[in-house]
Amino acid sequence: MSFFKKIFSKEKKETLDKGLEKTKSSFFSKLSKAVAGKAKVDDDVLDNLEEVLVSSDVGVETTLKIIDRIEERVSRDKYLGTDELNQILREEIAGLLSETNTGDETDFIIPVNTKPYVLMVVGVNGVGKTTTIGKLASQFKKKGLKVVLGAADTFRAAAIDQLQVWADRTDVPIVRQEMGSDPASVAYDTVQSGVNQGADVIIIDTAGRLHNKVNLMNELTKIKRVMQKVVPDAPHDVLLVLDGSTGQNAFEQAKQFTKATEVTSLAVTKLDGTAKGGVVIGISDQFQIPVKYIGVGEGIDDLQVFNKHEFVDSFFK
Ligand SMILES: Nc1nc2c(ncn2[C@@H]2O[C@H](COP(=O)(O)OP(=O)(O)O)[C@@H](O)[C@H]2O)c(=O)[nH]1
Ligand SMILES: [Mg+2]
Repeated sequence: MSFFKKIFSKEKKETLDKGLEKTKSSFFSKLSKAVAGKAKVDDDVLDNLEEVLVSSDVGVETTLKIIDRIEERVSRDKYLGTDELNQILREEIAGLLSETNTGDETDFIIPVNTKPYVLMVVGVNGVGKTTTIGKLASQFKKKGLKVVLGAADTFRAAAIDQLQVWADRTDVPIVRQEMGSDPASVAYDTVQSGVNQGADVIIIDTAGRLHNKVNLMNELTKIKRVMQKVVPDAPHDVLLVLDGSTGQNAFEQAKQFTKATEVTSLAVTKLDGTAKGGVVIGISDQFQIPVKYIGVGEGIDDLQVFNKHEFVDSFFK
């Protein structure tokens, strides 16, 4: 299989291991309590395991799938020991994720024949959109790609300034207007400017005010429409950013946003410093939208391309 051929960089693995530390320690301490005093996997252990998975934010549906699979194994092998549970869980979670088309990439890439590649970033305030854009700009730039940023979150002056900080930090051009200006107008200018500059990647930051879904929907539709005047098939990717530390709330936001606009990929941020890293397993299993990136810290290099094999590997190490 292809993933055996891929070599994961040592630094990437270390960052991921560190980012998942809290999730792991919480998960495995719950797991050891769940099997305490039990030599074999029986109904009690399965019930406890279900609780462990749900309370680790894997999500109810995905948890039930995992439990079903383990039940099947138990019915085949009545004397399945609890000491094997780790390995079994690992296999079943890996198997589950393998059925989704998410998490196969190992590197930051964009399609070769799409220039400029227009990426529109959406999500509610505070989830990490601007930070993710800054990190992406840095990664794409490292690949020698020309990046242009657009500050179409015009509702807060701080939002524009923050993108400016990332533009300066990554030495990437930014297109901005005053606070309160029309986001679609900023998006249009950015795409136009990107085309003029021969940009490879154009990344548009947006405001996500979920409390007014109709407005949000209209606004995102308008942004898309004006960009298409310049690049007819833009945006090539609509990336929804979700804050992993909010657990089930991230699932809810994904549901809401996919109703408001067509989302083509997901980024799950703030997996460091939270015990809710299980959301990534649930989200990759449940949404028909690939999880492309995970945020594992505030630093410029703390964004990773989500790879399910690396993730499971790091989790069960
Ligand atoms: N620990 C951690 N913090 C993050 C991550 N991504 C973003 N943040 C922080 O989350 C806060 C909000 O991020 P921001 O990019 O402004 O969110 P936006 O409102 O969606 O644009 C900032 O303090 C970021 O530093 C991450 O992966 N890990
Ligand atoms: Mg922002």
